Amino acid sequence: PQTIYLSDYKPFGYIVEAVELTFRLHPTQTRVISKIKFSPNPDAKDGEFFLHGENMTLISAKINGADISPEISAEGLRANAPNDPFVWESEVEISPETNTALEGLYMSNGMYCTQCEAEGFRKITYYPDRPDVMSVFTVRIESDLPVLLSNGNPVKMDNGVAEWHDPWPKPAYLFALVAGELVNYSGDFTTMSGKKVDLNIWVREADLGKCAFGLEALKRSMKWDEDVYGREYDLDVFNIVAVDDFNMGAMENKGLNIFNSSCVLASPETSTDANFERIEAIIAHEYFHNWTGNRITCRDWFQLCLKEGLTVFRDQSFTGDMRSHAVKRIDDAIMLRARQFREDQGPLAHPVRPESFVEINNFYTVTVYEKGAEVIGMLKRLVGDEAYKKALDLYFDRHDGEAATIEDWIKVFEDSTGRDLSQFKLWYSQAGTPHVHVSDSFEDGTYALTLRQVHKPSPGQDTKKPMVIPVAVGLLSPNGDEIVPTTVLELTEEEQTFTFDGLGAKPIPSVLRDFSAPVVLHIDQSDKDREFLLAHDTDAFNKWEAGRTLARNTLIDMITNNAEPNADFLAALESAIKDESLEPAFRALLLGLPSVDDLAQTLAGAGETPDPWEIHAERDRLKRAIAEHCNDTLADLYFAHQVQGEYSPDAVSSGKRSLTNAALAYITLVDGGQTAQRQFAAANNMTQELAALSALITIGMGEEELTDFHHRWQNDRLVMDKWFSLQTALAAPEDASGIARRLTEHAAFDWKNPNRFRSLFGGLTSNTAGFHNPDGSGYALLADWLIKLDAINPQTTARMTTAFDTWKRYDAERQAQMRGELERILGTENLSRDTYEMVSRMLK
Ligand code: HT7
Ligand code: ZN
Repeated sequence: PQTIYLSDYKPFGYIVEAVELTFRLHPTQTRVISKIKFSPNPDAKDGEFFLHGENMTLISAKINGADISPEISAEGLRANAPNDPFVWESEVEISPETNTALEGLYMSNGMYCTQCEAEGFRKITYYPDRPDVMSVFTVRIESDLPVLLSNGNPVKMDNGVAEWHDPWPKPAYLFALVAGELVNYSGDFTTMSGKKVDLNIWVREADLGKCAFGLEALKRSMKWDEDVYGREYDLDVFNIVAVDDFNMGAMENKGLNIFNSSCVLASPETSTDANFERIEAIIAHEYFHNWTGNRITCRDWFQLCLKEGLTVFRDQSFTGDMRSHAVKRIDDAIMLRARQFREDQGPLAHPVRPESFVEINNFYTVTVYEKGAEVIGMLKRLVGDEAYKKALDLYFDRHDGEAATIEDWIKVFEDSTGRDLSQFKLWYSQAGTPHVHVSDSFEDGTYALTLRQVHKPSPGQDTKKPMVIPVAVGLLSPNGDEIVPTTVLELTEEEQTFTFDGLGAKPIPSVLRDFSAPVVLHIDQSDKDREFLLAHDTDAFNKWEAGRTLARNTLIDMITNNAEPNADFLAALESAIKDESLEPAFRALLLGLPSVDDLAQTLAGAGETPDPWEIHAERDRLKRAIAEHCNDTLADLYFAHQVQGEYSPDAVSSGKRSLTNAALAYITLVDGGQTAQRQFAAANNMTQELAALSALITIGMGEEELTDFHHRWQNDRLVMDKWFSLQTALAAPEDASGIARRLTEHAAFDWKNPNRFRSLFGGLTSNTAGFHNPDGSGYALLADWLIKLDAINPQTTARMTTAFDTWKRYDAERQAQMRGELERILGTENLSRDTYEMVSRMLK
């Protein structure tokens, strides 16, 4: 397969002035008729006329009304085009029903829908399918189906025909079309300049009762973008459609967002608090793309982080504003460390802006998205809130309607602040997680902090330059007062010392407050200092971090030295969770332990060979010790924070539920499951029900409850996804692959549906000990199914191969088994380009 390089970028030879598309919908013989006005691009050197196009039959092609016979290949067509403005007309035939890859125009439960990012439009018609080609689209849809939607504003709705016009120039990846037997849950929003926008969530009739939360979340997002970024919506309508078969979470098509139904449909009975929060965040994310992604798009796919990093940063700020900044920051850091640091540590590590790819779908990664968001957060921290706002205003003014680059983005900050950001730009090009080592000294009232940055090699990058790392620091006096409030130290050299004068005693430092940079911090602090920070730090993130480090340290000691659980840690944890001045959601986070994978990552980073089974066993031992030590406190918390009355997914109520459910998980370890059984029986919402069921499964009980759950929810696809994932995610290590195998034989295991496939196998691979069964059964089962799925859905398959990306961490036997499975996948006949690229990168 061909590798594409950032350095090879060339503008397209033609400008697309306007696009008119007609769709005659048919499950296997859809006709797509296009009329496109092209004119030569004065900025392009090369006037070659190549249009992308795959998996379609060309019926006719004309230039300026005259039939032509273009040269056709598997990737597209080439024709001789005039050096003056001309009109291109074509008619093609495509087959949505047999399109199982879910890219381009496909069918899901009798409904037509599209997914064009990144390169799906080329499966719909011949077109220059690249993000820097932007144009105005008019779309006509002919079908007997009652609801016919596309981008922009509706122009005409007659029986069997709909016409849509999108006045905003857009790249083809933002094109969308939906047709089906749908109903709408509607509302409206009046924008800051007084324009009324019609809002709709389109679903199947049975799902109408699950739309209210999504619509309110959309209104909150629209308001927030006006208030915080000054961005107003720009069409008469905003449509969202829920689709059951979808490769990812959702898609920001202009005026017609398409959502995986799991990311928009919610009800108290069927969705957990976590589902509600995620739905709110994804609705916000897709909506925010209207400015950061759609009005200003990317010049090429290497610039993906320009829209994704910024939009994730914006949705994270939104969730912080809607809920709790501290809790959101901790949640994001946990996720970043679990997934992005893992990616950075392994064979798939790549820069936030990659420099080459084979299949762009493989670069919708946690590095591009989440580390991309961290980079924006660091930039904001370095320039300050006011300057950030000024820079963003300039960005929107300067680049509205354009396809921009990271250089453009950085330049906006340089021009508005006068700062030289060339060193900062390394965050976009250097892969890997930086390590920051901290040492300190105190003499004559002067406290000195020495910071040293270390960069490990990553694929294709053996040596790296020092980066700009904002390290937020606060100092506490031994009596617990904050003597130096949060100050951002700018680490720009390999090693730098920062001093603080006039101190009466050696302070206790609180370093990397608010997780001010995505780095691994090495600081030699005693357990006593960490207990002190857990009790006194004014920075919520570092307060939590102190507890987490104590937990990690005791676990590592238990794993490597067979030590007993650290009694001081147990006492410090108990007093922290009792502290009623701390919000319940924060205390729930304090009760969470580092995951098995997190501990394996820590051990591997320290040069040890982790054994997931041993880690799992020691983690269980610590959980039991916490349950026994904090028995009374946990029971008090459980009963004192029960939420009474009607269910509401708001931050305060869900925070209380996360605390009581965290307590329940521990209580269940020592009470034989009776509290969980009671909660399961009495639950009137999915959060309570699922937490109780999870607690029971974890102790090897819950069989009856699982059957009952299945019986009640067998007709709800989204709840049944939970039923599948729960069983594989929580199974005991020795049982997990067997349970997963049995579940693949269950009548409801619809493997062609990405949500169902991900539920079962995502559950299994999240169960680190279960997946890494030393007999290799977890690996073999996953590989069998990935090979099967690849033949119909390469994108989802390729993403799920990442379960193997840690293979080099483990012992020789596990390594050999995983390598064997990767080689077996690679040797599969007709393997997709997507999966080929991922597996070969992992084997390198
Ligand atoms: N911009 C979108 C990314 C995307 C996608 C979404 C659904 C299915 C396939 C997809 N390929 C790429 C989603 C987002 O970041 O908002
Ligand atoms: Zn996005």
